[in-house]
Amino acid sequence: MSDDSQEAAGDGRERAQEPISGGHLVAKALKAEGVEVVYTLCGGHIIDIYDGCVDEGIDVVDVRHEQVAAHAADGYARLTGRPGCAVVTAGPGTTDAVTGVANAFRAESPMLLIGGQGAHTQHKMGSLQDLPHVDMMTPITKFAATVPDTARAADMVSMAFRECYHGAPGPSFLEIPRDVLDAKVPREQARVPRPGHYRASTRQAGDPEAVERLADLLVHAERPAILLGGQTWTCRATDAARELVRTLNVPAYMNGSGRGTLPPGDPHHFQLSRRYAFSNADLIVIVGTPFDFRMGYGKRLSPEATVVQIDLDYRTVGKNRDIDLGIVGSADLVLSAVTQAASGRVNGGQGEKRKAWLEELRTAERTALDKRLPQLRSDASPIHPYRLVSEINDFLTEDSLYIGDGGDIVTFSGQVVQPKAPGNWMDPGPLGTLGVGVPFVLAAKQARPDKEVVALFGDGAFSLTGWDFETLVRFGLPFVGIVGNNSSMNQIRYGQRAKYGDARERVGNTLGDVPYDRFARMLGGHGEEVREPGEIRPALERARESGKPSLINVWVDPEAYAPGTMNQTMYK
Ligand SMILES: Cc1ncc(C[n+]2csc(CCOP(=O)(O)OP(=O)(O)O)c2C)c(N)n1
Ligand SMILES: [Mg+2]
Repeated sequence: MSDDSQEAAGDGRERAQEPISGGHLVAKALKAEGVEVVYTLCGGHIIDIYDGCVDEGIDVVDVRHEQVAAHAADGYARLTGRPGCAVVTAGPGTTDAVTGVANAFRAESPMLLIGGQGAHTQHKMGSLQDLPHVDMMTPITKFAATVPDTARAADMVSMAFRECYHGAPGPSFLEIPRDVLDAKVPREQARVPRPGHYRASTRQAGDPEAVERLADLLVHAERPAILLGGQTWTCRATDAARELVRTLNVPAYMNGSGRGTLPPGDPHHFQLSRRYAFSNADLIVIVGTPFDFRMGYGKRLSPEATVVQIDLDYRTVGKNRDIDLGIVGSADLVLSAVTQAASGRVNGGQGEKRKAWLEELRTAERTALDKRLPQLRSDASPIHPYRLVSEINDFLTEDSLYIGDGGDIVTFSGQVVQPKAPGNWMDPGPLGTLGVGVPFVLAAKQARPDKEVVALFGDGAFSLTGWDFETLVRFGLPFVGIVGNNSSMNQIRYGQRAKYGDARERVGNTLGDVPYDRFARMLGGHGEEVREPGEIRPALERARESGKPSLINVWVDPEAYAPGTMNQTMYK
């Protein structure tokens, strides 16, 4: 990577003396990074970026709330492996986007938020929409800065992208004062970094000695288990993970965007027996997911097990609990190296004890499923949420990308919906942000037009960003949407009931009986209402056939709660 190209003003083919504005420089840097679309809600502070995007052939996708723009940029990054970008105006435009940036921060998603700012010449004078954006963004980004000078605009965009990929990826923020953005400078004064020449790959192979040790552990373990977390997808480690679990015969569990790494039905794909496996394993390998609340902070692993953690971020390895071996590195490179190191001595994986262990887990898996089967097939009316999510699971194909946005209803789906291929699962991530659904649909339909998108919303979650259903109509982006409607914020209601009793369970969590199907039709989409379980599948099929953005409003039983909701540690 050569950083000595700063003298190269522009791409050389354009006239060096021709002045260029900050917004056009920003667009050039976005183009250099491969950004094809910016998500935005307009404001006078940022329009010069739009004008630059026109020149560079970057699509400007305008939404109805800046939170949506930021979530869409996050979603776009997750799906393409390239950074996503949102552009918002100063003040309330930027504060509206904070939640989206925060979500990307916790989800390790490399997006760039560009915010407007009052003119430098009016610094701290009380200009329209002036706020200390950089101070606000610093704790939730990997990099937050002001562009101080027009000539630096493209250079700083590239700097922000470079920072997005330091360690585990994450968001960056740049604010650009209005006068800096609108001013023009001679092209030769501005560094416009050349594509592929301003940042290096940050993939790391891991300490070779640690890799050898892990290979050894896996060969000799009798009861190993591996958890393939979100970084398995971030690092595009699907092939490496599949090769490892198959060659070394290791049962695999998946979480977050790691879901789908192995397809359902694969002999190494396990889901419902995770707790049993982690309580009884002699070796547990955690790949690319922290010991956070989703993992009980690492407390639920067998005290006898040897615990290995692989992560992009050194700060995650060994955090919250002791480990026996830690490897900082990229899942793709590390897992390939481990398989390689173990090759030629994989007999342990084929031994009788290992075989018995996999059978034991398969039995636990079947027992858990059998226990749930009556609810999955329930004909009850009102519809049991398990029946709804089971119908959705059956409806998904290899090409269906599933998005979950809600409380209890999405907790139900987490146990039942199995994406059939990698990259086909999106959830907010550890920030647990309601409202990611519609923006993720927007990003998914643009980043992966080849995919069918199926999104399940809670009625509460949908309401937060639902107006951008209109954006999906406006841009002609069909998807199959389902609202699991219980007229409540039910996940919270459960906690209130458990804590304060039946008489006080309905405070601050009750929504109206909103017909979301009619909302969809009002905005130009397809909408249907479902009250009986047998109507779910035909309605899903019709939504698929409609070729429009759709919402099927499914009335579900508000008295049914997901086990995951009832077991939440925050109520204990
Ligand atoms: C932005 C945001 N606000 C509030 C919460 C807290 N919260 C978690 S689940 C939940 C209820 C969601 O209701 P709904 O989407 O209808 O799903 P349900 O639990 O009813 O199935 C709430 C409010 C959150 N996670 N995110
Ligand atoms: Mg609800």
